[in-house]
Amino acid sequence: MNMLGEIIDLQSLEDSRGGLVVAETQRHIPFEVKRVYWIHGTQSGVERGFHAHKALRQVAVAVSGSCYMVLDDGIDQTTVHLNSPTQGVLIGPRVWHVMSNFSKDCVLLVFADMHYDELDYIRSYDEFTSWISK
Ligand code: T46
Repeated sequence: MNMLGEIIDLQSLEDSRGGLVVAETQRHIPFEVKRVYWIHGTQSGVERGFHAHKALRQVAVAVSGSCYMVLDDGIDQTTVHLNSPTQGVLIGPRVWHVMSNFSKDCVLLVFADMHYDELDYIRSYDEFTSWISK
């Protein structure tokens, strides 16, 4: 079982031209990546997420700007400030998560180990707490 809010450090290769960050499967991302998506242009004051996944594993990186993510496994809660293109957070299955305080320039890049499947989502907190207690 992964630690709630586990941070994954990525290396930035810097030179006079700027930085280049690498995320390799198994080396940094602890699963085979099947899907990548990114969230951008989130309006100020908007909160996203409010769900858990039954099986999906993900790593989210704010490649530009910043946002906060609250992770909640039904017992413990932790808040992660995603504000660096070289730091990702592992979002395990069975973790309720909410993203907030997006900066205007925030681009949240997410690596996922499964294709999109709405049936993998639990979008009600009551359903989440009863599902994890089974
Ligand atoms: C997550 C957090 C971090 C698709 O059709 N395909 C996709 O691959 C994804 C990710 C979403 N969608 C659809 C489903 C909704 O109709 O795009 C719409 C917006 O998705 P949602 O409301 O779930 O967005 P967020 O920002 O609340 O959550 C997203 C991911 O969906 C979710 O898996 O863990 O980012």
